[in-house]
Amino acid sequence: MSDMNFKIQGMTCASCVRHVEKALATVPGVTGADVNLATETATVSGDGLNPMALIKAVEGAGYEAILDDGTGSGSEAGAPVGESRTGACGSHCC
Ligand SMILES: [Cu+2]
Repeated sequence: MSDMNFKIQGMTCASCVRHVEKALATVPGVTGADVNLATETATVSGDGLNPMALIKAVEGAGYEAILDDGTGSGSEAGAPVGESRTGACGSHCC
């Protein structure tokens, strides 16, 4: 059992979070998906997880996922948290 972390792009509200969580949960081997809107991250737990399948699932839901393997490259330091985007979801959501 292991966790996998992703950066998720394109989420703008709580419904987006649900969509991403749902999409991740449909991937074989996934036992849990924890998506955080404020930090735009997702933690997926499960067995024999395939990162490409997870990314595909998120993309299929209309969002973008980037594998965060924890190497801490930190290229996105200072990413805005929350306030920059409120409401106004894309047509895929609210
Ligand atoms: Cu939304």
